[in-house]
Amino acid sequence: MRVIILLSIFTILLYSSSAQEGYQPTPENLQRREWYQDARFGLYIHWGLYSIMAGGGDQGVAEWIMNNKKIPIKQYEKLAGFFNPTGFDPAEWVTMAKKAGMKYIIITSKHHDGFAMYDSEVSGYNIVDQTPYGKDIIKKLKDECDKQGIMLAFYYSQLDWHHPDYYPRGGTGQKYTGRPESGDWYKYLDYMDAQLTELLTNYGDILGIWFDGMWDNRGADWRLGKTYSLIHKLQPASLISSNHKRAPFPGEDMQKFERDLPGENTMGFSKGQPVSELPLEVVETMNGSWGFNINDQDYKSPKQLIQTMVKAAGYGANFVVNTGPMPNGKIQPENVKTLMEMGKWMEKYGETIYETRKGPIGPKKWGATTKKGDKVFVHILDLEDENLLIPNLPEKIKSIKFFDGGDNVNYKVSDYGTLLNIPKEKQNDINTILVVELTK
Ligand code: JFZ
Repeated sequence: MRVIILLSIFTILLYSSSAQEGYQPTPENLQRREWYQDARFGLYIHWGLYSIMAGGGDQGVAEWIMNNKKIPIKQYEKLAGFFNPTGFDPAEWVTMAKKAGMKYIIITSKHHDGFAMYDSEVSGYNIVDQTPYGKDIIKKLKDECDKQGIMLAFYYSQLDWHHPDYYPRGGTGQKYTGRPESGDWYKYLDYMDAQLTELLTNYGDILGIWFDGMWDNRGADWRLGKTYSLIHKLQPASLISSNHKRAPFPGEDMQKFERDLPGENTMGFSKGQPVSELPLEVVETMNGSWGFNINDQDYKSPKQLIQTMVKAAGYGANFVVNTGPMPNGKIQPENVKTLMEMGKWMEKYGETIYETRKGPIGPKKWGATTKKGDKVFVHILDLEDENLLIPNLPEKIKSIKFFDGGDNVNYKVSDYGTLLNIPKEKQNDINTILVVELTK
């Protein structure tokens, strides 16, 4: 018996010592979580040396091209010499995000290829030192975000295919990179902490750090406790999230779901990932790639993306749409078009998404509900007939109206649920929204 107790304590210690044990978020951090949840809609940007390769003609390959095509470091480094995005205009990007209705942007500060897209003192492998462009695009983007009142977060890859001390290697970035089969893991972690320190001291107030890549080396000691405390010390409000696909570790402030809604696993990335009480985020690509892929035309329609956003909101999750800018610094025109259409929708219906929390009825095949104050928004995304039976709401209904036009909805409350009558002519192709007012 005693052995079992000792063993389980040992296991708990082992597990929790791998993150920021006993983490208590500061009031600023809790406030930021509220801001973040109110924001509901953001833009992901995957931009790096890989953008020049434009996917190399393969579907689904973009920011992974170095690894998938086994390009040795010595050759991949040459790309830096071609990176000259003369068309990059941060004002254009931020204006576009705002017009789309987005409240924050996440940009790749360093992806798996190890190249810093900002002015890093601790690594010569960065945009300022290595490219003809020679300017810190992260700084330019941050200044513009501050100017236009939109928040900026940094994606940071813990996995690194370039740094020699990322050793022992994980599942990717192996022999083909040409690195010696040796290295000092903790030196690499020191380097990562130093880069994070730069990102959190040189760019003002940062929404948070979006980590990714731990899954490459699951057995490794990632020293998360040290890294997470450092971040929370440098910027107590900043949110930490990680793409490790498990329940959040102590020290993390939110939970991310990749190309899937919380609790779903259609992509096979989220197997058994439990849904936590932390702020949630669903991230989605506009085609099948994160980075720019010239041969990936598999674009999702604005309707598809809006419906996913609505369902995400029904789960209480933020929705983030990704774009992979082109090597010249411009956003793909197809993406701009889609984002502008989403923006038009948000302008009209944003009230039912922004500042809401998940509604009393969890997402269903027919749609989802969101809630704000004493209003519940019923989002009907898929209705074959003119009647819909929904579970009864926990509070008494004062009125139900169509969001479009404001007419009353005919409904009947019964023991079996609330039956709603939605005549065909009142149905909206993307989302028929009902506004339910509850009495206190
Ligand atoms: C990761 C990156 O590898 C990818 O390039 C992109 O940046 C995306 C946002 O994040 O992709 C992942 C991460 C985790 C899993 C799958 C893809 N996973 O755990 O299955």
